[in-house]
Formats: sequence, structure tokens, C-alpha cells
Amino acid sequence: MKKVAIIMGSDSDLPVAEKAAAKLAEFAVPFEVHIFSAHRTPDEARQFARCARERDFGVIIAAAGMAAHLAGAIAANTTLPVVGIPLKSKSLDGVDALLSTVQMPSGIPVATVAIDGAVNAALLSVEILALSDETLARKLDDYRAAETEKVLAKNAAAEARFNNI
Ligand code: RP5
Repeated sequence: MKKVAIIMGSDSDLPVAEKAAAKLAEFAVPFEVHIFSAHRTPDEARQFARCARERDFGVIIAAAGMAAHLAGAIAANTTLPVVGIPLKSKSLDGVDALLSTVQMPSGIPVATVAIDGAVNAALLSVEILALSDETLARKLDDYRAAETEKVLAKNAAAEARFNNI
């Protein structure tokens, strides 16, 4: 199976990025974690992106906050799918990173998830890998069914409490 790379701009991004790592581990998808910054270590970020396909990665998740150019800078240097996670910041609540990540020019796509949306970034990566992996596709079906059951159980509890049924 191909690997997923989780790249983040700073170690201060780890609390969110770790949620993507945990979700990938749940699906037994192999991954690597790296801290490369589009601004502070641009050469390392570029080098990683350039070699990612030959190093057997299938998807790159890029998480960054503030003027978040990491996902775009990675995408500029690879044709692997790049999933961008805009991270919440103190001053602008993540809207800065959201706009920096989502507003890519035509030709260099970044699939941007919600602010701090690490779980969806991981799930989207699993879905991409599952295009060529039936076992992974079945795991996704099972996961979705289990999530649905959880919500239905919450609904049943709320109905029992408030609707006298
Ligand atoms: C971004 O700047 C990083 O992705 C991080 O979210 C933000 C702040 O970084 P630190 O100053 O906490 O290292 O590049």
C-alpha cells in the first residue's frame, strides 16, 4: 500500500496533525510525519515534495496556520494529491489559513478541508488510496456504518428523553 505523508509547518501544529495520524493508524495506513515550513525551511519542503512519488507516497497532507502556504508550495512541486488543513490561529481564528490554503490558482490543486479538519483530511486520504485497494474500501464502508450507528443511538437517547416515546 502507498504511504501518506503528514507535513506540518511547525511543531505547534502537532496537536491537530496528530488527529490525522491517529485516524490513519486506525485504518492501518502507513504514514510518515514531517515538520517542513513553506517559509522557514522552503528547500526541505520542496525537496520532500519532489521526491514523494518515487518514495512511494500516494497522498500528502499539509497542515499549516497563519499565512498558510505549505499545502500550495507542496502541490507546486508534485502531482500527487495534496490535502490541505488550514489551522486555527490566535488572531484570526484560522480564516487566514483557510483562505491561504483554499484559494489556489488553476493548475495547482489543493483539496482543502475545514479549519482544523484533520480527521477528514485522513479520511479523504484513505478514500484516495482505497481507489486501488478493495480491503481499504471495505474498511471505509464499515467505518461509515459504525459512525451512522453512533448517531442513531444518540438520536434514540434524545427521543427517549424528550419525546416521551
Ligand atoms: C505556520 O505558522 C505554522 O504552520 C504554524 O501554524 C504557525 C505558527 O508557527 P509557530 O510560530 O508556532 O512555530 O507556519
